[in-house]
Amino acid sequence: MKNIERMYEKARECYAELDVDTDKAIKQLSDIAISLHCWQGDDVGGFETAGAELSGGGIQATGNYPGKARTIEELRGDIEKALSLIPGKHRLNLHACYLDNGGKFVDRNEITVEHFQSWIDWAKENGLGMDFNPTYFSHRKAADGFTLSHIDKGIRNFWIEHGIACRKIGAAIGKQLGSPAVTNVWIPDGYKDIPADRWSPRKRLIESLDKIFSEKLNPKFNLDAVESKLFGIGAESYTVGSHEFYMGYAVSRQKLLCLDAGHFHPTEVISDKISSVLMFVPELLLHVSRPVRWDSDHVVILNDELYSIAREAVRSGKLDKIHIGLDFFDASINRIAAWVIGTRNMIKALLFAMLEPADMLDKFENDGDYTSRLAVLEDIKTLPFGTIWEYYCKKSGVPADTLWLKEIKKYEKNVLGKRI
Ligand code: RNT
Ligand code: ZN
Repeated sequence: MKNIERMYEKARECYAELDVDTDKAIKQLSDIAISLHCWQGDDVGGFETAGAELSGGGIQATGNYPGKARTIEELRGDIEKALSLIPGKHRLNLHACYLDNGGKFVDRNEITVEHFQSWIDWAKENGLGMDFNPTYFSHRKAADGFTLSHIDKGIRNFWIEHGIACRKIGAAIGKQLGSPAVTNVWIPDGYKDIPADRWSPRKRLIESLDKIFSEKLNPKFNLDAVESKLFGIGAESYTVGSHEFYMGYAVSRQKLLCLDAGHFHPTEVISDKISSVLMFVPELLLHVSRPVRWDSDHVVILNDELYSIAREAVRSGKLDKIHIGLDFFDASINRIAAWVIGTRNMIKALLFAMLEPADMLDKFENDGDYTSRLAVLEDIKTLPFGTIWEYYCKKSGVPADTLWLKEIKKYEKNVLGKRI
């Protein structure tokens, strides 16, 4: 037996003493797909025009690390590299501004599935599912900070058309790949300073959304999600699509609600919201991110909140109704490493949650034995979790911790270093 297998046997016994089945956890974990966000690879630039546009809409990647993907081919190569270092089978989360327009500008309201066919083909070749997002930023019709709630009917209609086009694309993606695409609507609309009228933009947003969603699409192909936000750069005082707004919207329309970890007050966590909102909406989309002091979209690390998000998702018993997407963008470090670090951490946190002695903890809780509950929750932190994780990486054919970085360094030298 090889060393890691021997170590795994021992670790398995440790967990078995707590009635935790590590083989079962590994099997369950391998069925979970994380939706990898395309926008980490090029600082939310996209391929709409020659020469990437500034992101705008309050989204900002900071940093100047060399080697960012400049073309669709480069971005695909980078994603393939990242995926080769991440255990499991995953999904690609694509924004509409990453269209393949063959070098000819196509405006947002005119996009169709043909502009994404090369992505779908590529996803199929790589065994990936796909999710989709209309892009309501980085555009002259979004320059004044309003889109679907804009006071101008013409601008509103333009963005409604974009939303309608994107849902159709989502459904086409889902149909071709045999797995529903989650099409997530996030808009930047809001005011920098104190509004006189908080009501009218929200009324207009309801109307616009209802128009976008008016055609019923088969949920086997497309699932609609809406994402709230607390504030953005330049929209500090008022965000039209606040949490309460979208919570109400999603509940009343039975849409998916997207919870982004960076879109709440700094001490507010999304982990505690999962069991509340999933009582009222059919499914959830998570945008797992790491806010540092504000909605900064740092690379996801293995911190308390990540453990909690994973635990709540696993504990829900509804992993099939919780779509896990990542949403961070750091341009100050190797962008592919950023993907790998964040995604491996998400998967690690899920594995940790699956290895929790859930029945035992429930029993302590129900017996009122909170001492034992706390003691066990603390003690499991130092069980041989690393061994189970290493075994899972090995089984999945990807490098163990510390080893994957060598691959990134090689790629940086041979591929990224040549992008000047
Ligand atoms: C912005 C939202 C949104 C974006 C992506 C690029 O604050 O989090 O999800 O990050 O659509
Ligand atoms: Zn988000």
